[in-house]
Amino acid sequence: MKRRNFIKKTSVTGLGLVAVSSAFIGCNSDTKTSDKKGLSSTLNPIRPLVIATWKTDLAVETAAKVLEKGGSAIDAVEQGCRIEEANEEGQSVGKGGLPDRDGDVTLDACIMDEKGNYGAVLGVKNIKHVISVARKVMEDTPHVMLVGDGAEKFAVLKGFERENLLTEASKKAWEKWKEKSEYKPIINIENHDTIGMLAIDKNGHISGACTTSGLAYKMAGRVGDSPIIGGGLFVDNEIGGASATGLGEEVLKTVGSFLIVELMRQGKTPQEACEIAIGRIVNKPGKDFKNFQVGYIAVNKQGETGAYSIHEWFSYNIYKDEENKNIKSDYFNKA
Ligand code: SD4
Repeated sequence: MKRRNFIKKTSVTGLGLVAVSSAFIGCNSDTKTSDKKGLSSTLNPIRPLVIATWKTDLAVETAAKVLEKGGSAIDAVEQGCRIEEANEEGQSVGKGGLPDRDGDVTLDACIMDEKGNYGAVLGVKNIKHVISVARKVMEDTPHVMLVGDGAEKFAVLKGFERENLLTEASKKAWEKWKEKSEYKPIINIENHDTIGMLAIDKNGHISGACTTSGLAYKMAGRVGDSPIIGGGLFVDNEIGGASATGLGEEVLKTVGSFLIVELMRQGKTPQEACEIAIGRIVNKPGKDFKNFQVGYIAVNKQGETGAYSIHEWFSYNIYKDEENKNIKSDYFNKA
């Protein structure tokens, strides 16, 4: 293959490819719209490109292969996310995800294509590849969201198999948790968590996907940001896309991914937009952000990327120029 150095698995610390931004976090600078640098330049856009939350080498490699063969961004993000859903070691996505307080693994996922179409499933039990179910909701129904039993029923109708998503390891972890039953969000689960993925295909089309088992030991029925349009994911093919990981309640309160895309529309770089979006969370009066994490990734139409989190150790994988790298994100809380 032309890609002799295709998917070099390199771990890079520091800011790596991401431009350091001088954005002033938390002020109202995001309302200035005079600078259109995010929209004006159309020379040499970077494509194909994949960016995904956390250390997701294989998922990004899988998506990149779809794109390198001339496949579409929407196929790439679906195929990439399925890798994490099938990975039983990962305790925050798909099979093997940590359950809710009742011991049920419930999955959330959404997908968005370059035409602005969107599909999502929320609180689904017994079906592993919820990202593909979300795509079916988008393509085969007049709706955008299906929840719980209805989503499961729809999945089975579409040929998805029911299976037990609670692995022995996750069951053990839950049983241990029950001894104290203390609910505390976990800041970073072993550098591996909810996957949000954005891709640009060879035609320059942008799509995104996000899939998760949500917060470990959440209340039964709790839904986070990941399957919510504008929360865990947003794509506007004219501008770019963004995705989130971390404490979904905080992402939703600031409509984080939509905010980032709108900031890019106003001319912010992806990096500036991610930093401002984190600023919206941490600069709320009295907000105690010490015990929760939020991380964002973003890409614009040019293939410029950004990432930013509240705390250290958020990382993301990026595939571009025939290389797949894991990069440590810059972060806010350096105290
Ligand atoms: C949620 N945002 O359900 C997801 C969980 C997550 O890193 O991303 N954890 O709130």
